[in-house]
Amino acid sequence: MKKKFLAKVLSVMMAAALLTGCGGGGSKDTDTAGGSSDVITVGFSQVGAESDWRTANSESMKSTFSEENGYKLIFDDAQQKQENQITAIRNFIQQEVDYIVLAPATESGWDSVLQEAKDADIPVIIVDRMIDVSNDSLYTAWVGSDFKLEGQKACEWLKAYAASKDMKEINIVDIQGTIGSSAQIGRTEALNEAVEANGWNLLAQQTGEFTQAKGQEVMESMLKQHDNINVVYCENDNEAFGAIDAIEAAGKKVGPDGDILVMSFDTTKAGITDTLSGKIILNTECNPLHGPRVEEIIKKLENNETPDKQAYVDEGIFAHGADVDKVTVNGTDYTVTEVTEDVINGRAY
Ligand code: GZL
Repeated sequence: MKKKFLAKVLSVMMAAALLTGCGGGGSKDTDTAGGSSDVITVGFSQVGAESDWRTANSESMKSTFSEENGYKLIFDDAQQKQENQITAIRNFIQQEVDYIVLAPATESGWDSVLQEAKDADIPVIIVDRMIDVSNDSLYTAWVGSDFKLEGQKACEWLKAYAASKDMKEINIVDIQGTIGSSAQIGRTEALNEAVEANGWNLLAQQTGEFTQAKGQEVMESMLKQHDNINVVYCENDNEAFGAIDAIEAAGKKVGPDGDILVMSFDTTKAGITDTLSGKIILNTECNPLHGPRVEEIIKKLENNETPDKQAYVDEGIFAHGADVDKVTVNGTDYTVTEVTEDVINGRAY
């Protein structure tokens, strides 16, 4: 790895200078140009493999930080456990990586291990979800989504759609993401505020842990407790897939002409395909392709430039049908894209 190699080169050059009595420059044989010394080692602590979104995110990181691109990527899958991420970061420090990239499972609990990385002079880049630390000098840069805005866009769409369809009441349940993750915090907060503002009936709220199995289990339970659900707010596509299975197994129909509207986030390939069919009525984008964005930050740091401390990704809204063409959140208009075959074929993931 670059850090260690450079240290060795400097000691060889100093020894050579002492032996030959000449300072600086060094002799030909200490030339450090090219070779594996230029490889940048990146330690990446990934949340897990809980969803299609996460798979696309991991693929983006692996294809960006490849050997042919001049990197050595040490990839660790934490199986959605923060303690595994903390262990991985400590291992990266031991291995003296050049950069640590963290996709944090949850927002809190990072101060101590990030202080250890700072003490080891290893820059930490946060990707996707946010962290809540006492001092933001504990990380160099963050790139990810505005999860509350995602939720606000989705809820504004529901408000407009309900008006266009003259829906008398919204009896909604929320299958939440991993509790304490920024994605869950933001999407849930947006819904809670919209329920309050619009007089919707929030019948139940429970985590589906961003997985299809848990999403199905939670939906089954909610259907047993409430027979008047007409909207399900799934905080990611995999929960939506599970919820749809549960709804159909209960003999109810999803979609614009059915009993229950299913809303989702992520716009993964399978999710946007369900949006084309109407099984998912609205899918708010959460873009997983963070590899190039993280590389841009690393390239800036390699050139001794200062990257933006925080960078938000622009994201769209994708609907079944064209009932609502735009939504407005905090004074900003966002176009709603009707999902067609062409839209699906034109997407990068
Ligand atoms: C959002 C990401 C969430 C996705 C889920 O950026 O953290 O985690 O919405 C994933 O699919 O599991």
